[in-house]
Amino acid sequence: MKATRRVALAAALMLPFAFSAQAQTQLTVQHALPLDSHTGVGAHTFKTALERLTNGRYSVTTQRNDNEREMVESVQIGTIDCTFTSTGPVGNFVPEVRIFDVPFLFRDATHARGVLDSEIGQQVLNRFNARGLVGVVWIENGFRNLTNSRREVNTPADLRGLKIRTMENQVHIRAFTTLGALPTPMAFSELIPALQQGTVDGQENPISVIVANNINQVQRYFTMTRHVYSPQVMICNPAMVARFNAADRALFQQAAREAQTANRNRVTADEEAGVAELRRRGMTVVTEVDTAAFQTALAPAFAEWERTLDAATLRRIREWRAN
Ligand code: EAX
Repeated sequence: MKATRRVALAAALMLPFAFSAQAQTQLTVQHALPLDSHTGVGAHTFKTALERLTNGRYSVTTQRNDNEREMVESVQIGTIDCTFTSTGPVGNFVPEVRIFDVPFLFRDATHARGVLDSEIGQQVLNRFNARGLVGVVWIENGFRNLTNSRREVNTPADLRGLKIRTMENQVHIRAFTTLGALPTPMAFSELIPALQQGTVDGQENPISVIVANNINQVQRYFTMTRHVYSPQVMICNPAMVARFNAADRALFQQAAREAQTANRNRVTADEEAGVAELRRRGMTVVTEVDTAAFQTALAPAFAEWERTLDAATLRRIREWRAN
C-alpha cells in the first residue's frame, strides 16, 4: 500500500476518537495589571482552579488589559467572558457600586472584606444582573494612597492645585475636587505616559498597584492617605454563565472563591512589605497622615453622598462589625 494511502487510512481511523474526546469549553478572562500582581494572581488562580476542578473540561485563557472600562464593555457584549477589574469605572455601568468608593468608609481590610462578603456585598452584586452583567465575587485592590512628583503632601492644603489622575469614577472626582486638587480621570492604561509627560502631577492607587507597575519610577512622593478602600470585582457575561449546568456552576463559584483568597493574600503581603519597598526604591514616604484633616475637608462631599447614595446602606456599612 502506498505511504500516502497508509497515512490517509490512519487519519480516517483516528477521526472518531478526536471528536469523541469530551468537547472542551474555552473561556477568555481579561484582567488589569501584570500577571505578577494581586489582580493577575486572582485571574490565574481562577484559571488553574477551574481547569483542575473540571478535569480540563474548561480551559481558561487569561489576558492583560489595563483599560478597565473597555473590559467591562467587552464582557457586556460578550467578546470576552469575564474580567477582573477594580470598581473604578464599574459605577458607570452599575451605579450601586459607587457606595463602596466613598472615602474613609472602611476602617481596615477586615471591615471591608467582611462587608463585601456579607449580604450587603451580595445585594450590590445582585444589581449587576439588571445591567447585562454577572457580578460573581468581590476581590480586592486595596487602600488607595497618594503619589505625586511635585512635593510632600501631609495635609489637604498640600494637595491644592495638584493635577491628580483619578479613575473614571464620579465619587473620586468629587472627592479630589472638594480637597482642592485638579482631578483628571483616565483609564489606567493612559496613566504612566501621563505621569512621564507631566500631563498630571500625581495619582492615587493601592501599594499593590504602585509596586507592581513601578510607579515609583515616575513619582517621587508617596503619602499613605488610605483615603479609599478600592474593591475589585470578577464580572462575567450572563449568556456564558447561563450555559453552566448546576454542577459546573458550583465548580465555577468555587474557582472564583479560590481566586478571591489568592488575590486577598497577595494584597496583604504587598501591604506588609510595600512601604519599605517603596523607600528602598527611593520614594519619599509620608506615613503619619492627619486623616481627620482630610475627613474634615471632605465634609461637603460626605453631605452630598448622604443625599445621592443610599444613606441607609452607608450607615449599615459603618456600623458593621465582625461577629
Ligand atoms: O485595577 O485604574 C486604577 O487606578 C486601578 O486601581 C488599577 O487599574 C488596578
